[in-house]
Amino acid sequence: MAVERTFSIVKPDAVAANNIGEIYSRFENNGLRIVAAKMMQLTKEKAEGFYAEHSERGFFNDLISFMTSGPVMVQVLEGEGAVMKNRDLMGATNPKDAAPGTIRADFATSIDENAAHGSDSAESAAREIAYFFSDAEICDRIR
Ligand code: RTP
Ligand code: MG
Repeated sequence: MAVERTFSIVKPDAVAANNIGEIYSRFENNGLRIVAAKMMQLTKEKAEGFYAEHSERGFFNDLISFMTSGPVMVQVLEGEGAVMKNRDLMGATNPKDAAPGTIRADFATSIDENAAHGSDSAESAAREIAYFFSDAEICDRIR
């Protein structure tokens, strides 16, 4: 399988619950390397742009309120099959449906506050990485 990159967010609920390190460990223990990362407070505009594909959905305003409710960690993960691997590690969108041992099963409380985001395709990953990081901020020289 090819080495690829995906984009990930540790959402405000998981940052507030002090679970950044636990979630990073899931990545590192499963063959994903953090090649860029920063903590930030999303503005309403930044969050709305990120989730633009959901702008017509009934949950959009709640989603934006939640994503701007506190700081997030944003990161680029690199590894073999990184996009699907990260989705597998996160588990289903609704933690009630997430398999035992997944990030959302272990750290999320509801479908609205579900601990993590991960790109859903290679195309989304490329767009989302570029939305948060410049090329110079991605440190794939670390080997
Ligand atoms: P994400 O984009 O955050 O990684 O999550 P996802 O692909 O698993 O789910 P997606 O369909 O893209 O939805 C984005 C986020 O919107 C919230 N959501 N709420 N109340 C609802 O029915 C509902 N559906 C989605 C979740 O926080 C979800 O992660
Ligand atoms: Mg999604």
